[in-house]
Amino acid sequence: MNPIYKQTRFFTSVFDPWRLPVDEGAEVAFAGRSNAGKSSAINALCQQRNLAQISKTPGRTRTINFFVVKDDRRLVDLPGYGYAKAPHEMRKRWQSLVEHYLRQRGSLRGLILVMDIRHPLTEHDWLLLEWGKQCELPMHTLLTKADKLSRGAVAASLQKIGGLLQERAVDSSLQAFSALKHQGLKEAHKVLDDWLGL
Ligand SMILES: Nc1nc2c(ncn2[C@@H]2O[C@H](COP(=O)(O)OP(=O)(O)O)[C@@H](O)[C@H]2O)c(=O)[nH]1
Ligand SMILES: [Mg+2]
Repeated sequence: MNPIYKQTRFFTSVFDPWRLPVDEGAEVAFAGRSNAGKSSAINALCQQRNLAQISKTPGRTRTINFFVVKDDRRLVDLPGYGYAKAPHEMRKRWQSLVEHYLRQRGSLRGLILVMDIRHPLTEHDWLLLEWGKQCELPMHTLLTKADKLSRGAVAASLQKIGGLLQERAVDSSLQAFSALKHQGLKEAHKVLDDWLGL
């Protein structure tokens, strides 16, 4: 495993679209619904406990959080979508911030879609996948919390989800992952290394 990820540091939190950091180098963004396990995945991949904040209350992260792996290579924790209890105003704000980011970010090299393996492919997940397909943005999907299922069930859901993506001609690689058990780190690091040019 590339030891570089262990040196990842928090860089900045952004709430307003016009405050995004300089758009240079290479970035990989983690997207997915609230509570899917995005922040936990970033922590596990960087072998740190509290790099990205894990919240007990879903929908807490309203900012885009940037982490520097090395120089101008960054990981980005996007605020989770689909949090039903968030007030309308908040959801609109989420949408405009994330949409703005995704549309205009030149340094964005790929999108990691994080889905709870027990609740995959929500309506929002599909929107994101279809959007990524349209812009030809490389995508990789982590089916996380794989520790919650048996090995057989994990294999079955990998196959099923892979089939559904294929049906819609969505080109995303796919893997099982567990932040809790540190499962799937090697596979995910390979994708990050490639996209970030590390
Ligand atoms: N069992 C298990 N729980 C996880 C895993 N990843 C995240 N969680 C839990 O899921 C909840 C949401 O995680 P978080 O990373 O904050 O999700 P985010 O909202 O997508 O950033 C927390 O209670 C985590 O401890 C995992 O791989 N396995
Ligand atoms: Mg989070």
